[in-house]
Amino acid sequence: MSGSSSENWGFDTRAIHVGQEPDEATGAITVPIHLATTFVQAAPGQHQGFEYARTSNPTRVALERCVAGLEGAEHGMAFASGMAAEDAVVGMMRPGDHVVLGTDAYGGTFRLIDRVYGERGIEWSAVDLADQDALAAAIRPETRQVWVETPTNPMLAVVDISAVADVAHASGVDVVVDNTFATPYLQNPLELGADAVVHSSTKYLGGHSDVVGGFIAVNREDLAERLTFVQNAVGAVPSPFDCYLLLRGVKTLGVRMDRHCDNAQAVAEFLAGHPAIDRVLFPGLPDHPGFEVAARQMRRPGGMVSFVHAGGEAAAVAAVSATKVFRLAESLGAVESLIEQPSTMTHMSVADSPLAVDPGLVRLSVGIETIDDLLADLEQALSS
Ligand code: P1T
Repeated sequence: MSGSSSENWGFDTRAIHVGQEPDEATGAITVPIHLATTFVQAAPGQHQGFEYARTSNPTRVALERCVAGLEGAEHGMAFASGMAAEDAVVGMMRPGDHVVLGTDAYGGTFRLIDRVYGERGIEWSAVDLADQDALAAAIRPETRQVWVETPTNPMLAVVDISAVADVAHASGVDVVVDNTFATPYLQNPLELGADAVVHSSTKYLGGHSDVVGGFIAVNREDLAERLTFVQNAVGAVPSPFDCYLLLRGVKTLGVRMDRHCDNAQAVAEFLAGHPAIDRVLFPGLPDHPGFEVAARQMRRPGGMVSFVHAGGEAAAVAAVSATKVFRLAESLGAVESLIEQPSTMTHMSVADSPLAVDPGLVRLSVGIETIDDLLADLEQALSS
């Protein structure tokens, strides 16, 4: 039950109020965009909590407190992009260390681990994270992290976070969950045993395709200390205006997600009955292999739907080029619906790797437009 203490507040109340008390100086109800790069000190080291804006900034602190609260985390750190947040976490490893990732992940995550950290002596293995025996077999004495996406990008596979945490923790390995697709409204990985949660806040958290950002949420003090150090030492931080846009977006996360989920369910059911479609990938369909785990660890199955076109690559290209309401573009999670072909767009960098994507695969980020318009658009594009 909700109450007057912020610890008892429901999700939407926390999204609107946590970290966002009225401005003490003016009473302004909206968190100001603090542009100052430096903060005056009465004597060296005597300040009001802020010294230099790369280290900390009041608008950013409001965002960090708010999103950490939504993830049920003690600590939140905002970054300039999802990749910058991922870089801070992967960067905790040393040459000779090893990381396990799923056979399905955002292409940029794979590129970071394979191309950037591969050159620095970090090794990786890709396994089906739904298979706990395969995960246990992939863990070596040098393994430090297991990277989990759930639902995955772009195949929308579901990974049982608690099961992965049990296997990883038995060997002293940390579990990192990229919660971008689910958002804290639908899934809270820290409660399920994850050690760190990362986000591309460019997506649902921002929600309006107008800001690039990243986020890390943790409870463990050792991780918070190291990651806060890296955030300042490397300096891949969001601008105050970016933080304001994210705070503004997060206020409506819950209401947007409910509409994303309603629309995605209707789109998935429509596609499942369509003759041009070979396979629909959506964890809210009862025949999806992750249906039961999703029902257990997510509040709802989310707003992303993928499908394999029965006509293969050429038909997939024709379909993504023919929609009018669904815009052909990379990215996801905003109010407008997007369509894309992962093999040539978001997942180019996984070609010729164990994460390679079927060229007949189409990914939809189902927006919050009127559902009849979305279904009519897909119908005309699939029959053209
Ligand atoms: O783009 P950026 O904010 O740096 O976030 C990277 C990222 C991290 N994790 C996941 C699950 C992601 O989907 C992304 C970015 N993804 C896309 C741009 C995309 O269209 O899939």
